[in-house]
Amino acid sequence: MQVKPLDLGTKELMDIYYLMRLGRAIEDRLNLLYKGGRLPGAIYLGTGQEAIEIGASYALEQGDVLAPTHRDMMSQLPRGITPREVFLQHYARAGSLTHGKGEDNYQGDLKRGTFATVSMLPDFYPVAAGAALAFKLRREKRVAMAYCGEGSTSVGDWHEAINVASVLNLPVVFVVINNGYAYSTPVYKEMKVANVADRACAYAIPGIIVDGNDIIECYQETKKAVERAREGGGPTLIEAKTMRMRGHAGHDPATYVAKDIIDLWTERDPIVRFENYLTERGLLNEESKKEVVGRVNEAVEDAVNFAEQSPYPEGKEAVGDVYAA
Ligand SMILES: Cc1ncc(C[n+]2csc(CCOP(=O)(O)OP(=O)(O)O)c2C)c(N)n1
Repeated sequence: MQVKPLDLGTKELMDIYYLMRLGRAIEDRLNLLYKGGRLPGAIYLGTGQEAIEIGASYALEQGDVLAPTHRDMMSQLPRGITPREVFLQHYARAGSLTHGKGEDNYQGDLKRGTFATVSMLPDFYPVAAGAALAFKLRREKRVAMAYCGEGSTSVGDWHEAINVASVLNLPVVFVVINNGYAYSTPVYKEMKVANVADRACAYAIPGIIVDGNDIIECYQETKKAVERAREGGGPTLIEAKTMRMRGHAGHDPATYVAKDIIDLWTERDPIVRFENYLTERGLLNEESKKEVVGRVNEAVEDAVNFAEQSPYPEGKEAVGDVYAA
């Protein structure tokens, strides 16, 4: 199926621009709060990954499901997670999606089709395959999408999930965000294949490489994969080449990454590239950019204040939602 660049209208393109700016602004503020000792837990930021984080999940429809990891808060923005929910989660307040448990990005909402993230990687690859199997058995035209980093592809569960999805021809899209590092380990020490997508041939499914800093390409290729899955064409593996622009977590200054590499990827900033795309098409100018940035800043300010003034959970809530111990 051919998806044209502008199956996205002006409204959707500007919506995407708002979400990219919002994701960046939320993460910048989280970084500042963390460094100031204001957050009780860790932070895992996807700064620089906005194009694939938002572009891939934007291709999902209502009724589809998303399984993100520790770094993928931004993937939840197109699914309707709000800035207030993000900050409530990071402040571990009672009103958060996990009722004050789990901290940082370990949140999700089944009503909006997003599984709450778990730490073990990539445990949501098998879960996404399972959801896709349920859709197939019930003859529902729904699609599951799972995210993970390239480091997670070394774990056995990753291969098992893709194998079973391939053998059973399940409606699932596997997104691998290849951001150059798994903690401090560079890709060349993680695998011998040149591309994660090369592994797809072992499971006889399409393996697609996208420029992970180009949101139009990320969206288009994912959209094709989502529609192929929905029409019974089975799973796709999408590898997005990008860069983790901050450390693994807030405590990590990533001194093991050469400055040249950061400089190179700074020039490929996905937000600047999308701004150029919009400007060239007459959809963005200084005034409309200012308006979007203003709305984003207001939303972040409101969310931080709201979270800071929100109560912590009561002690008795510690055992709520616990199914086994
Ligand atoms: C099974 C398992 N082993 C180890 C860890 C510890 N861990 C958390 S994140 C991480 C690095 C993951 O790298 P990658 O999959 O490339 O994702 P990225 O953090 O780069 O987004 C590791 C080793 C874990 N969460 N789960």
